[in-house]
Amino acid sequence: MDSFDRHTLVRTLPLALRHKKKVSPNPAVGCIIIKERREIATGYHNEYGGAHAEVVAINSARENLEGSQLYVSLEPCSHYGKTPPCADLIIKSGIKKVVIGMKDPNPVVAGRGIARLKEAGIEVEVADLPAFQEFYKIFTKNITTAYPFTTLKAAVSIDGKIADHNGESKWITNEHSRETARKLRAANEVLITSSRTVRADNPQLTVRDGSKPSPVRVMMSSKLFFDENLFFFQNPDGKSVIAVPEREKTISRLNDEFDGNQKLKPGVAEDAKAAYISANNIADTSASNAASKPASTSANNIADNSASKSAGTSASNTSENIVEKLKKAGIEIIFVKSDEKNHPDADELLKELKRRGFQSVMVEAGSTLSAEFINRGLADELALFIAPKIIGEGNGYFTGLNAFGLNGSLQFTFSKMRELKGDIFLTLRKESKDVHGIS
Ligand code: AOF
Ligand code: ZN
Repeated sequence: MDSFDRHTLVRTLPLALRHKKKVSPNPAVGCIIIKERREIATGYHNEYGGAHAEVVAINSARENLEGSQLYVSLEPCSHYGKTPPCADLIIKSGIKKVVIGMKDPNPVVAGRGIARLKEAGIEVEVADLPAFQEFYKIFTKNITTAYPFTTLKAAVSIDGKIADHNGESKWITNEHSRETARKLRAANEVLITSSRTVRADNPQLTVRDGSKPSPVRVMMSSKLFFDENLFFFQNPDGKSVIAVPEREKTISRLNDEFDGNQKLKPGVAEDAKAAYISANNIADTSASNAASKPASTSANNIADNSASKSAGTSASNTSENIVEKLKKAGIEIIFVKSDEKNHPDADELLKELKRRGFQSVMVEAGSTLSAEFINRGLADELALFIAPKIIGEGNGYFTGLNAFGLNGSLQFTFSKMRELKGDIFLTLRKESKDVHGIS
């Protein structure tokens, strides 16, 4: 592939992002047609269920396509879906060469589009550049598995600590890292955290940028509880969800009328476009927003609350009352199977979120839940903000990791590395040799 081909192909990515409507769960696709080194047509998939990028480009060309070259970010489809196969239209149009960013991971296509073009005598080149794998990582994970794409995020010192010996974690990384972390939140549809983190850190878990919606916050908890002092329960944008084991359903005597499981749908979810833009502009942080002050939630306060809850004597803290309060605050409940420790099962929760149409999840929790996601093989990507300090005694990034051993160690590859004014932002992808040659 010469540099002209490569350059033109890479231009299909920003083109793919021009769609005006939601294309998710379909991928964003861009297409450029070149004849004698002149661009004669462009197209992009504009809307879920609408024409594919190649169709738009071919139909908008004002010149005869005989002998032209088509550049497309994703393999042309070979199936009758909501629209007829793009490969057939390309063959009919007289295009002589097709340059493709990445093979379509969708099992109904998965190379069949390429094969069909080749059989018809069209020259086909597949670039498989890392930029395309990155662009389609969320689509790839979702179309090939029952899980959403899952990122595990942490802010650590160089000795791998996320809090000091007093449990203090504000702040390990600098303001630029924290601003970038908020942008990373905006690139995901769901944020998962633990009740332990909500109680200890009282995180806001919002994007704090008027132009982008905050993701849905899901708190994993072994029990239903309510604490108005915590940001999570203040639910500023109506997107807090508590995920508890199914047994809590009986304990709290919930009836079908209030079955949180029926409600949460990704109406507020971002699509691949916003996710990509956000993920790629992540380090472009100029202004640093001062984080608004968290509500005063002293450790004592929390301890008092939970003490009175577990005592279960006060009428205002019965299970039914907690459910009432959650309901009033607009907080939804997801019931999932429990794991052997009586916590909501992380694997089941991810699958449940996927069933509801959520495609991307970021986990922002403490060392125990982070280790759980690693032990269960649920993290596709690690997003690590590293501050150049040694904290010493304190909480590590992970607590309770399996003994993988050197031979069984989980392998990651560094996919991005950026300096954030003294801190380092690293993203690492889990190595997998599974889907259609995409690692
Ligand atoms: C293309 N060009 O622009 C897109 C493709 O339900 P349908 O018919 O829209 O098909 C959706 C599948 O088609 C989707 O999962 C992916 O495999 C492919 N998307 N293919 O050739 C496009 N958006
Ligand atoms: Zn198509």
